[in-house]
Amino acid sequence: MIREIATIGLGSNLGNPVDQIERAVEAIDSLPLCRVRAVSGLYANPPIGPQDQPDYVNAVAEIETALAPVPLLRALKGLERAAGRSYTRHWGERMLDLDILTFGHREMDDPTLTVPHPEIANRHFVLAPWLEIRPEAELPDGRRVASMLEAVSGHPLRYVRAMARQPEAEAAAPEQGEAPASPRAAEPATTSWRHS
Ligand code: A4P
Ligand code: MG
Repeated sequence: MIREIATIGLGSNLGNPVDQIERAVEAIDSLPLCRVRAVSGLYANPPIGPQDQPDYVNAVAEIETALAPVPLLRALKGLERAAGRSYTRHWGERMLDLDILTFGHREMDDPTLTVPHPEIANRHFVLAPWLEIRPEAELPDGRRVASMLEAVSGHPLRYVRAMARQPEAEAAAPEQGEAPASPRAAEPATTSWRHS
């Protein structure tokens, strides 16, 4: 069975965002043919898009999956609905948003799915948590997450805390309110965050 590494961006700014994101990581890990390999801490930040909405909490997870990209998107959309998401407006408030940031080294632009996600390079709240779990990460076109992060400035990002359930090797978290001083390495490919 072919397994690929996908990166998922998680966001929420309605209900209890921290709780919803933590539950979503568990739910992704429970999807058929999906396993969470690494998960970042939780980052609070102001909305991009309409400004009359609450601040977001964002995180990034790296998963291993034997699903194809579109079935993975469908499964993630199911989790958004299960979390009570209803459509409001473009870039508007939401209980849970699950975006596929990358899927292996694939580049695709279908009516329902574009990977890599086209907004990655503009989003501090994606790049910082991704760098935290995968310092050497790069897009299929060779752009490095670390370089893209250096190029986005001016968007405030506050590290809230590590996820409640972490792989043991990732237990050392920075103080609340501080962005991690140096990115932490992701778990080895064989370690599941849930079963460690
Ligand atoms: N779609 C295409 N490619 C993808 C992909 N790679 N991952 C399609 C996920 N979905 C993808 O998405 C609309 C459609 O995009 C989906 O049905 C899928 O077929 P949506 O999430 O239902 O609608 P949306 O969120 O209004 O649009 P969009 O363009 O997905 O917005 P984003 O990019 O998700 O941005 N500010 C902060 N601080 N933090 C945030 O997390 N998020 C957004 C939403 C705006 N501002 C934010 C944040
Ligand atoms: Mg989305």
